[in-house]
Amino acid sequence: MRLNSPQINLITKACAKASRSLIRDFGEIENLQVSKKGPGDFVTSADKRTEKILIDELQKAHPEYGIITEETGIINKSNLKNRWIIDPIDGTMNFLNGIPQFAISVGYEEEGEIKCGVIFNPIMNEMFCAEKGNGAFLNNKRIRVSNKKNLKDAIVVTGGPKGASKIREKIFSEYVNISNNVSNVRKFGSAALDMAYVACGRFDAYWQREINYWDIAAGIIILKEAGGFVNFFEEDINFPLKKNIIGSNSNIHEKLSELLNKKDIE
Ligand code: 2AM
Ligand code: CA
Repeated sequence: MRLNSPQINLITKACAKASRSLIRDFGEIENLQVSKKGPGDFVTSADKRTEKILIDELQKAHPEYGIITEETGIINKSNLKNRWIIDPIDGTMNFLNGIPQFAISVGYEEEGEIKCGVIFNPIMNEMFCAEKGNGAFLNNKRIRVSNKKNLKDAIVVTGGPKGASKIREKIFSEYVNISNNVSNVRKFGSAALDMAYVACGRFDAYWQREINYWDIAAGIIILKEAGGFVNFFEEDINFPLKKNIIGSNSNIHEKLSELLNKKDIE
């Protein structure tokens, strides 16, 4: 089966178009490592260029839709009914260092609920997509979360803390706590791909504090449609775009949540 909502078609086309210049930009990174200016400014412009292509493509079809993006902010603020949630390069630090673990992430939200999403790693040519009620796919093949039963056998992926975080110590102690209760923890540098990898069973679970909504919007529907559980903890109503998130297969979700809530588990 294939996904065929108009929104999915629009997003995948926009991603394919944006990825062409992004692939070229990634190829340039190696040359820039040795140039005087360095890759910092270059990445910012690659980010902006990618975002502009995505916005232009999506706006052509629906100029009135709201858009939340990492670089530009919020467009058509009053439209809360239909919104695109865009992260042009998720995994910027990887991109900057020539590591091919980054993705374009685009979600589509209706009345505040994510209805479909696409995460595209253009270097690996892996496109993850899902729409509500129709399952999740990697390059048109159906994907499912892993079937791992015990948290102690799980490979769990996470990210952060960011340099500016005020809760660095808490995040580090959480990392230790989780590490002591699972098989292994990974930090891969792209929240969107972390979630996509849980969706297709490469990882068993993902958690992260202080992550931005645009990093995970598409991941939420992809992971849910792959049979995973997603929930948010310690939400702050003053910062609705900042999230603390747990996503995993259904077997280990409760125990992982308990660990993160610092309750004892056996
Ligand atoms: P980015 O690559 O688009 O910046 C890495 O753990 C993940 O955290 C990436 O998805 C990264 O997105 C995101 N990230 C980067 N800076 C962040 C910040 N200040 N707050 C929250 N998440 C951030
Ligand atoms: Ca991001």
